[in-house]
Amino acid sequence: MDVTRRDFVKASAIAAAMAAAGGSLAACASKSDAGQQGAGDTQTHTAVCRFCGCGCGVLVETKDGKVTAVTGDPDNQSNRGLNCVKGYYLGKILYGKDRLTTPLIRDDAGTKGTESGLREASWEEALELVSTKLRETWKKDKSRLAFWGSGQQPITEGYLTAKFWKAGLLSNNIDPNARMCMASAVVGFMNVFQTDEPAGCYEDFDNADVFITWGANMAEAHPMLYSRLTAHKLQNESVRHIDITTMKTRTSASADKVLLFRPGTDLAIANCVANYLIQNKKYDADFVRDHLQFKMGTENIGNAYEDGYDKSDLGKSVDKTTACTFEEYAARLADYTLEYTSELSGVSVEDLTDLCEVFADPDLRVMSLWTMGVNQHNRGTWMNHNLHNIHLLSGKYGKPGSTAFSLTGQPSACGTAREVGTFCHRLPADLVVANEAHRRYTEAVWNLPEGYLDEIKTPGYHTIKLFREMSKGNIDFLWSAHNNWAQSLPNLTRFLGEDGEHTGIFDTFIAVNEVYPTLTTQYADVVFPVAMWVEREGQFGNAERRTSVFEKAVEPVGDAKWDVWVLLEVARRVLEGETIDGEDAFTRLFGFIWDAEKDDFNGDSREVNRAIWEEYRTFSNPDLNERAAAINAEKKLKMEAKQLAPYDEYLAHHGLTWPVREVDGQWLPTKWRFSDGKQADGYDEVGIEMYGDKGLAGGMSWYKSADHKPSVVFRPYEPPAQEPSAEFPFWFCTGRLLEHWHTGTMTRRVEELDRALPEALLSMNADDAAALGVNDGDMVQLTSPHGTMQIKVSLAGRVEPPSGMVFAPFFAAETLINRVVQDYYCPLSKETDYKKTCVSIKKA
Ligand SMILES: Nc1nc2c(c(=O)[nH]1)N[C@H]1C(S)=C(S)[C@@H](COP(=O)(O)OP(=O)(O)OC[C@H]3O[C@@H](n4cnc5c(=O)[nH]c(N)nc54)[C@H](O)[C@@H]3O)O[C@H]1N2
Ligand SMILES: Nc1nc2c(c(=O)[nH]1)N[C@H]1C(S)=C(S)[C@@H](COP(=O)(O)OP(=O)(O)OC[C@H]3O[C@@H](n4cnc5c(=O)[nH]c(N)nc54)[C@H](O)[C@@H]3O)O[C@H]1N2
Ligand code: SF4
Ligand SMILES: [Mo]
Repeated sequence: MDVTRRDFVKASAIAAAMAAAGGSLAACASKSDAGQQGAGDTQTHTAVCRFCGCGCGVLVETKDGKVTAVTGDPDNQSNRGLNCVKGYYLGKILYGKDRLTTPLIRDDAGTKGTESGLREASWEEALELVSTKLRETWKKDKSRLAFWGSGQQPITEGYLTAKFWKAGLLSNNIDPNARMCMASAVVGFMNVFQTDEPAGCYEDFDNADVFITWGANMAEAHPMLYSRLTAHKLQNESVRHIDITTMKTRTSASADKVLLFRPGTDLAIANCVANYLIQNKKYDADFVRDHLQFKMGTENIGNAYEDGYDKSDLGKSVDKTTACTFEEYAARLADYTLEYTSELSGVSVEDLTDLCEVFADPDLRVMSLWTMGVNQHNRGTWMNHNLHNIHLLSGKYGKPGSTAFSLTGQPSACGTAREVGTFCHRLPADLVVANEAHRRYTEAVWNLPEGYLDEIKTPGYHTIKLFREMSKGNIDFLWSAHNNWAQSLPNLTRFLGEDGEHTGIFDTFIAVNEVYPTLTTQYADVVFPVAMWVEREGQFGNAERRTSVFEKAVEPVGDAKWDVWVLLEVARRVLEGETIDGEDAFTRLFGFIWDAEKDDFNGDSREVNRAIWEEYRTFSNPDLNERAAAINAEKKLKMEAKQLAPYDEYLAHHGLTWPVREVDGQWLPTKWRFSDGKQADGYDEVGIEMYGDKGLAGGMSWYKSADHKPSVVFRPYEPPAQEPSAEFPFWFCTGRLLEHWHTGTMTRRVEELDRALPEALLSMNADDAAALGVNDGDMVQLTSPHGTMQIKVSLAGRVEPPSGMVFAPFFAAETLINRVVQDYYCPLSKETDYKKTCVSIKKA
């Protein structure tokens, strides 16, 4: 399926329309009139986009206390002034007509699941109610309370939430929506590199010879980076893009080649590349010898669907790996011939060979890109392995333009969920609860007595487990923030019940921090109206490890308050009378930012953020804390490998990529992880000596001992959890389209975006439509083994699924596609597969 130059230029025009350039085109950058105009001075504030993991820097103009315009920030090196359409309309997300401005309380639990039943309340009443319920549950049975967070929480907010939950409540029942998003990538990085670190940076886009998208729809989901890709391609005729995908998307439009594969068989395609490299002796033998170790893992791991899976013998064995030789690894790969893989995947031998040759050519710089197609996969962790494997075998890693690049979805999926550790098994900065040395280190930073955190050495509930327990009536208290789980969770039928059915969720006391009414607030007992985006200061960490600050630009609307203020007001009440080593627990944990007498923060939004940041930064700068430094030295934790700079450096530089190394009093960002030297412009001499391996030249000097080398783990093809059958003959893939953000709560309140894409439609192949007797615009009934719903068919071709597959986005509450979507998950990462539900379709 070759794409002509004319097609490409046309597709690039679409891309350009999606992401308008700043920089030289800054004058053309559209400005949105977000608020009312009036007299008074215009002020400009530096910020980061509220939406995707590209993490575009933006400049926010305000007048008379309102955001009036948003443009790309030319000084943020991640986007250099470029934005997409969602970026330009950012200001308007603050001013939807039904913005929540007053706390709400539900008196009658019988109204749950409906739009009515919430009444206005005072902050005092709402805070007292939530604190009392939380404290009650906490005192009774800690396993029955939980927090569900998000990769959209700013960094300091996620950090403080984790501190309250883990150190304050001694509970590990905290997990983020990033579990549904980046968990497979995280476990992949941990298994391969023993550290969770996206290695490349956006400069790779300017250096690659070949881009390979592995089921990533960048044109819709990462528009700024996609336009960087197409710009590089337009300027360099030899640059190629191969789109490996299960359905044609706008991303396919600009690709030189589209490799359509059968869902789930990407595992085999990557193994085919590895096998080809080895069989033809076209792998990078020096790199393999010097830098890699080889492993086998548990196979035939079945389907994680039933509750007992994690605790079964099989479930407990999925993480196990054993060392093997290169030859043993090669032998296991031998099945993945071009012919076998072609048969399995549906990709022609010719196209597979072409792909293999890209990796075989030592002179080509190759950038693999992936997001949810790989992560939301019943073997998501394995697929992450297989991508790292082919880049490692071919030595295409840690060099500008050559990298396996995991795109992150949310603005701070990396920065918050992963870096500060809001997962049920983690502590800040890559530390985990199950590791004794990690607990000791965390106690040191948090000034807790030694052994204090031993009570939380067992991980809590991961997301799916948590909501399953909740629907069975085993969770009494849930607090959720920065997410809309009643729309975004898979298999909603299981959690929320069929129409009129009463699941345990109706009995859980639920507190929700929100900015707009959502499906989730319909299940809330208390809704806290919170400050949104630039109504307070915060920080996001994007896909290239860049931490950027967004400044407070305006006051929150109405009586909305900062999430952190709400957290601390509840923490103060819940922890009242509790002590740690004789000292008041709340003061010990949060006194550094709280003025007890005022019962409020002891500084403004900037000062509070700076103070939290400086405490968090101690994790990766152990020298700031004597006790932590001693543990780091004794246990060889190498915490400084993720060094962060003082807060104001991020403001001054409009964002910095970690590790940020202090050299001669200067804070230097790192572009490429796992690579040697040639880093930030002008700092070539610095190398990566901070990793403790001074003097080792070339390649991955971070790994000085064999057991610290990256692992190539053999991961076979195993089939998807569901495959089309006579009863459910269609694959149902779900995901995103450009104009809307996830559950649509923010973007649907922006008139321009709402008008551009007013309803969620089911993309269908014309042949299938003809066979089913349905036309564009007809309603169909979609049924899976999990649930059923109705949706309107589109044959317009924005997404073009092959025959036998349909696609829909999940932004529309009235078209609740997640009632139908399966909740099978990757047994290693516990991330669910939203891409491969099997459904039947009939005209409604
Ligand atoms: N406009 C917009 N942009 C967003 C978001 C948004 O809501 N709206 N959300 C952000 C977030 S949080 C995320 S996580 C990202 C998601 O970004 P993407 O993952 O790029 O987008 P999706 O639409 O979720 O996924 C669609 C892709 O899944 C692939 N796929 C389906 N089945 C398989 C399979 O078996 N294997 C492989 N390898 N691929 C498969 C398809 O080929 C298709 O390209 O987008 C981010 N950007
Ligand atoms: N079918 C299907 N479902 C999916 C996916 C899929 O591909 N297909 N993808 C999954 C993935 S990758 C992801 S990341 C999730 C995302 O799922 P969610 O995170 O649950 O969905 P969002 O719509 O992003 O919810 C964020 C909420 O935060 C609110 N909000 C905005 N600003 C603030 C603030 O400052 N404070 C607080 N407290 N709240 C605020 C917004 O109004 C919004 O309702 O969806 C998952 N669900
Ligand atoms: S949505 Fe993503 S690409 Fe668009 S402006 Fe925001 S961060 Fe940039
Ligand atoms: Mo995501």
